[in-house]
Amino acid sequence: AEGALVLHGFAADLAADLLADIQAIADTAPFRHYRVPGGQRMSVAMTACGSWGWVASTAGYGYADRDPESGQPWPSMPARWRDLARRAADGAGFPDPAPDGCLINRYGIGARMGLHQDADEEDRAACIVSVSLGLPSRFRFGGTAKGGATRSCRLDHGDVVVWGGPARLAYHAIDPVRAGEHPLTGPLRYNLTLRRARRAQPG
Ligand code: MD6
Ligand code: FE
Repeated sequence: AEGALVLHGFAADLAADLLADIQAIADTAPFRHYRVPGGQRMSVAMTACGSWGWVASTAGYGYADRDPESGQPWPSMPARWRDLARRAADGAGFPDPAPDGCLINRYGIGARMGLHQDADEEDRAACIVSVSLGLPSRFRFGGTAKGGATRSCRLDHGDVVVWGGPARLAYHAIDPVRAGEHPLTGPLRYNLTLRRARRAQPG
């Protein structure tokens, strides 16, 4: 789609390091299944790192500078994640998104992400860099209005999606993850979405 690019295998040689980073982050800020305002629990387990983490509760959702489970700041973002975001954006023709937070999604077999827009960020000019690890998935995306036709593509271990420009507010979803076993993650898929949640401070 215009403004969205898949860089196949872009993060493949970093995957083992990224998975070790995820483990270290989850030791401090464990994966959890948020409840959404409708009351249901999400099938995807989430955690975050960096200055801002996306959170949800029955009261609403958005960015928080602390882990609501512990009241502590999120673990810091590993330098290689920031660097990966810069290199992927550059490869797709976008400026450095200078991510200030990363949402980390973990999918077991059957977990899915419903159709949504990423619209909670203040800085919509920055692209989002998304890294897929472990089991494959089907990424579905449509236009900026809900309910239109969608297209889909497969995301494999090591694939990086750069999502900016006209695609930045497109609706997208992840179909239920199909049963499988990945050599590095077993029956799991991970997705990192590196984003700029808040505008850079002026001056
Ligand atoms: C996922 N990704 O791949 C979910 N959002 O598990 C997203 O929701 C997403 O991949 C914004 C930009 C890129 C993405
Ligand atoms: Fe999204």
